[in-house]
Order: sequence, then structure tokens, then C-alpha cells
Amino acid sequence: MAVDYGVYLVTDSTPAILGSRDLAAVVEASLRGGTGIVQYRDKTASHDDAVRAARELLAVTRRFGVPLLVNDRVEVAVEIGCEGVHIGQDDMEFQKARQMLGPDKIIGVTASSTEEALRACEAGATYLGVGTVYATQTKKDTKSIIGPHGVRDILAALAAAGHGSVPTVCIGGVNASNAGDVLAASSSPAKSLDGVAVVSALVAAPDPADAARRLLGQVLRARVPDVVRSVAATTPLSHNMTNLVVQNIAANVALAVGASPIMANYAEEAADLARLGGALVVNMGTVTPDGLKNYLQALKAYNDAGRPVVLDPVGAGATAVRRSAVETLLSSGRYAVIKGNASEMLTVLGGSAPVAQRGVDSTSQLTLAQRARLVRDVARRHRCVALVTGATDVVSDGRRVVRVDNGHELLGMITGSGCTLGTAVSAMVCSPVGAADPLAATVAAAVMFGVASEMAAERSEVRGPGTFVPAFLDELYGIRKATAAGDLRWLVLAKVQAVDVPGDEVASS
Ligand code: 3NM
Repeated sequence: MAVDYGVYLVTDSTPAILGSRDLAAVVEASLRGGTGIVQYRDKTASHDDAVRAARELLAVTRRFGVPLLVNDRVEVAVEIGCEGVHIGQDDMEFQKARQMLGPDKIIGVTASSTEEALRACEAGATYLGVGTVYATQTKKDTKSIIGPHGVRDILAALAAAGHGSVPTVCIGGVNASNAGDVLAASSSPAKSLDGVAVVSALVAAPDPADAARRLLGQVLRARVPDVVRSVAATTPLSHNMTNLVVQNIAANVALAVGASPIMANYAEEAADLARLGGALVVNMGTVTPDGLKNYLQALKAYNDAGRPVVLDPVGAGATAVRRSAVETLLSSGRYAVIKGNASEMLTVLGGSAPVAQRGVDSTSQLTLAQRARLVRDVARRHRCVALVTGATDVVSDGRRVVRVDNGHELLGMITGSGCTLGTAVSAMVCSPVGAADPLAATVAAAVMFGVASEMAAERSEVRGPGTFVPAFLDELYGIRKATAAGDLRWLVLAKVQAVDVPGDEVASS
């Protein structure tokens, strides 16, 4: 099970926080809002009561495909067979927990100082809970209030000691109003938080689903510069099998965001290229029988190498040939991301009524709720991240659904803007940070694209589509350079929000 530490719920059953509500119902609501991991924490319940309550929560978390951990009580975790535990600093306790749980279970450890954090990593902690960030009424015996800067010092020390890949969440007094600031102030180019752990912000919230969505929006927004930086630092290969129209601008966009483009339509090269650690874009914009054969061969090569593939089903609903091509492509391999406009994504989802698309433009006027459901359903059906483009881009991994409200209308007046977004997604999704969270990677691409277009359109020399293109490339480049240098002023323009998809909320796991 891939773990999403973004919004981390720690439960509390005391009346002061839970009130008279049912804990399982609160947990379920927060999972509907995008919580990615749950820790059952009850210091006082009897063993039998704890087992009963934890089992009830496990039934809920399993439906959403997210892990359940138990705080401290390792024997409860063993008895119910959940995904792991969260424990304190005691080294003996860690070794004993590992022995009881076996090698694969999650063991998270609390750390309130650099020394504690390093010791926990050396012992083999799966992740760290770092805090206490702010004073909190929820836990009376907190050791020290370290603030976001204390968190940042711990993260920097972890990176310097070679523990940069150990996931971290912060805890203590964090809520939807301050999460964005905490995430920004605690992050450094070397290491950022993976998420925020909260008790009262979810358990005591009047609407836990809404509170989780607000936290998720902040977390995903904060992850945008991490992904952009990760591309800049690693220059991943973006192998494009794309259409005749966009070859040049797609390669320029790849370069501007910091990737290394190769426009190779001959699939005999794919097995070699797949070994170079990059991603493949299959863009069927000018599909031919020969082209389709090449896409299929390259798809297999990248699937075999375990490398991500982005599918852009351009004009999928326009002709019988394209509908058949997209069906063949979908049934022949796995995709990390499928992106398209509403008409294309409706065709990808299939169903009884094929979508009549006029050319490559979208002819479908869907409401936001319909687009949200569409991407969620495509993501579930094809076990991928799905992105539907438009004035509002909507992205889903089947569990979380997010809207990005960035982008300028001039993007719609140049050729290939949607296609080149696919190229940017490919770069983000194979960067080290993006590979760990393809939803965050796809959101980052949509945000960077959208903000760059807004900034380009503002420039005095831009008078229309012709002058927009070079300005847009410049702004993509400028955002990449600024982010790598630690200047995140552009991020104030980023508009990322989690979306509610009513009905049938539970993800198939
Ligand atoms: N652990 P709230 S602070 C469970 O510092 C817990 O290790 C902490 O509650 C630590 O989100 C804390 O309501 C309580 O402030 C956090």
C-alpha cells in the first residue's frame, strides 16, 4: 500500500474533542475529504475496548485503501492486523515493536529534536512525527514547542545525515488556517514535510470532510515547489511520441521546466530509453496505423521497465479510428497519468454513448461536479491519475479530487498547449518527488503551467498568441529558476483546492 502522509488524522475519543459524535463516522468523513492515513490514539481504553474500536476503524480505512496505525499499543495492532504503529522515542520499544510486527509494518516515531530524529531514523523508523509545532490543548504533556523553524532545523539535519527520504509529518496545533504557513516555513530546498498530522482540526471539526479537504488543498499546494525543484535538480528524460503539430513546442516546454526532451517516434529505441529513468508521453494526436504499433511497443517497454507513461488521447472522440486507437492503447498497458479535455476523457471512460467530438477541441460542457466525477472514475477504472483540462483543471487519483484554477485564455489560442502540459506532467511524474505522489506531480504541472501563462499574459510585450508563446516559455523557465533558488513568490498565484464528489465516495482499493 503506497502511503500518503499528506493529511494525517490522529484520533482522540475524549469528550472534550470528539464530543458526542461517533469516532468511526468522524474518521469516515475525514477520509472522504482526502485524509491519507489514520492513527488510532487512545491512552485510557481497556485492551478489549481498544481492540474493538480499532477494528471498527480498520473496516473503514480498508474501504478507502488507507493505512491504520495504532498509537503505542503494539499488541492491539498485532491483534487486529492493521498496517502499523506510532510510538515514542524509546529505542528498546522500537526494536520490540519491530519484532512483534515483522519487517513490513509501518513504525512511526515521534521526534522533538534533531538528536531524537536522527536516532529514530538510525533505528529504522518508517516515518517521523515531528513536533510539537504549536502549543495545543489536545496533548497536555508536550515536551517542547519548536515552531516551524524548529521543524525546519530537524528536516535540514535529516537531509544532511542522508535520511532525506524518510517521510515526515509535523504535529501540534496545526489546522487548515495555519497548515500552509507551517508547510512553507518548515521546508528547505533539501527536505520538506510530507504532510500535517492533526487531532482537533479534524476530530473536533463541525464538518471533518470539509476540514480534510481544506488541509489537503494546502498540502498539495505546498508540494508544488518540491516537485518543480525535483525536476530542476534531476533533469529527467521526457520521451515524447507526440503528434506532428507540437514536436517543437513540446520539446521547448520540456527544456523550460528543466527536463531533457527526446522526440522519438520509432519504438525500437524505447527499450533503451526506458532504462534512462525517464517517462514516456503517448500523444495520439496524429495517429496512423504504424504510429499506433510504435506506441504499443513503447508502452510495453516502459511498463516492463517500471517507468511512468502519460497518455494524451488527443481527439479521442472525433473519429472511429481514434476511438478504436484509444481502446487499444487503454487495454494494452498501464498509465501513470491520463490527461485530456472533457470530450476525450468521456471517451476514455467509455460507456454506451460514444462522444461526438469536433476535431481535437472539447465539445463537452460539463459542470465542475461532472468533471470531478469523470476524472475520479477514469482514475479508478485505469488505476492512474486522471486530469481533465479546461478553464478549471481537475485532477484525481481515484481517492483525492483536486481543482486547479490557474491558466490564461491565451493558452487556448495557441496550438498544443494541452499537449505540452502532458509533456510537463511527464517530467514531474518521473522526478523523485513526483514519482512518490503522481497526483501531487500532476497538480504541480497544472499549477506551474497555469501560473506561467498568467504571468506571461501580464507582460507588456504580449499582445496576442504570437507574442504569448515566447513569453510563456520564459515564464516557465523563470519559475523553474526561481524555485530552484528558493524564491517562491510566484506561488501566491497558485489556486489549488480539494473538491467534494458527492455520492459513492468510497474508493475501491
Ligand atoms: N502529539 P492538535 S502534539 C498527539 O508533539 C500529539 O508529539 C504531539 O493535537 C507531539 O492537532 C499532539 O489538536 C496533539 O493540536 C496534537
